[in-house]
Amino acid sequence: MKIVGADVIVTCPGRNYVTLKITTEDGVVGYGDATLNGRELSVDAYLREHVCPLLIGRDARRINDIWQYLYRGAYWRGGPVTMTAIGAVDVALWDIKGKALGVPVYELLGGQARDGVTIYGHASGADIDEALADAASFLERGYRAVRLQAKIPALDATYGIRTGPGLTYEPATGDRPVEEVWDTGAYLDFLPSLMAAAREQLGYGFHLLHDCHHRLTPIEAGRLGESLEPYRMFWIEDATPAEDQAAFRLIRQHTVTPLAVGEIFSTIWDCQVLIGERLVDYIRTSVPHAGGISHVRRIFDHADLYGVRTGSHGAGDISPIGIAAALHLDLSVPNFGIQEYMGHLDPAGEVFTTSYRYEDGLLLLGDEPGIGVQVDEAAAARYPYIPRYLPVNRLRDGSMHDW
Ligand code: EZ4
Ligand code: CO
Repeated sequence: MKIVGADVIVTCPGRNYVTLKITTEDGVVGYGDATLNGRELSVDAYLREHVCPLLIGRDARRINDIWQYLYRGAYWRGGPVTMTAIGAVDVALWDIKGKALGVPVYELLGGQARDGVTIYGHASGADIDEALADAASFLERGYRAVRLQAKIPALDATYGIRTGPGLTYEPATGDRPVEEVWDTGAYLDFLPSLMAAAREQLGYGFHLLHDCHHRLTPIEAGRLGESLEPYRMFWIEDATPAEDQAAFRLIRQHTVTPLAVGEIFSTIWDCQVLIGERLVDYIRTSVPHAGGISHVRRIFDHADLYGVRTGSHGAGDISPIGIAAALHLDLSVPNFGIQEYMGHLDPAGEVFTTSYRYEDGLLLLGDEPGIGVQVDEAAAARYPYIPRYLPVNRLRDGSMHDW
């Protein structure tokens, strides 16, 4: 089953997505998500210049060999660009394998361990009332878990807040990074009042999550976690800059609020200490950014050994292909925790047709062979790439601050 084509599709149907398309000699086509938000063209170039030519002539059935060839064979291994590229190849090959055998990928992973994938939605608002109204609308639609963010009153802008009712926020907004002011003190003082209001008005009958976006020091994270204990958070996410695994030892000393981290991790080595020392409760590595289904499955197995559950990244900058790939893994692993899901705004639906569907707080996969996402290349061509960047943060004195 020789690979005869490997092409990259870059498109911006509302936001930028990079898709790898692999074609075999017998005409089977597989797709992988190669989107790396704000660095899209680096993965595009990595694939086109350094990976696609090496795929031609290889046996598409040998996913494990191709993965090892691209990972072990690269002197400059690891990192988000390389691992997103490898992830796209891996998912495209799983898609091909499923289509060639006529089964959905989750069947190849051992079959379903659950009926559907519990997701959490993103609620946010310009103030507490607006954020709670948004959260309530998710609960009315059947969601059992909601991430809650609100604008910090003392700041002009806060990342992760939608721009109006009925909308979802867009992670990347400017053609250069917008500069926002960050104040940790204002944040730590405000957040308990948001979560208190959420529990007071919406009750305790749903999972409540929050994302700190890597902005705190370990002791600040400990203080935040402790201050939120009365509100029984499902997790606080990305409390401190994620590259410092040992920082979580200090956070753990101060709070029983569950911790989640890992959406920016590329490999199992990035979370080896975190998992092995049980320093987190949920690991957020995602299929497209951490080497595909093959590698994230290994991370999840490692996590299972230590009682750490999964909670994969699923923001809108992961394409429908990346989300679908995650769902196959979520459906099959023993230690599934939760899946983030922001959805995709039109006109993304003109380019990507998915077989997964929402029902009563869950995403359900059908029995479409492979990953189950169709790509309309003519539609993709109507939406050329537009440079878009995440904002950056500075303190009030002008210092750059962490994400
Ligand atoms: O900032 O996906 O949990 N979700 C998040 C996202 C990330 C973007 C980065 O590309 O943190 O909003
Ligand atoms: Co996050």
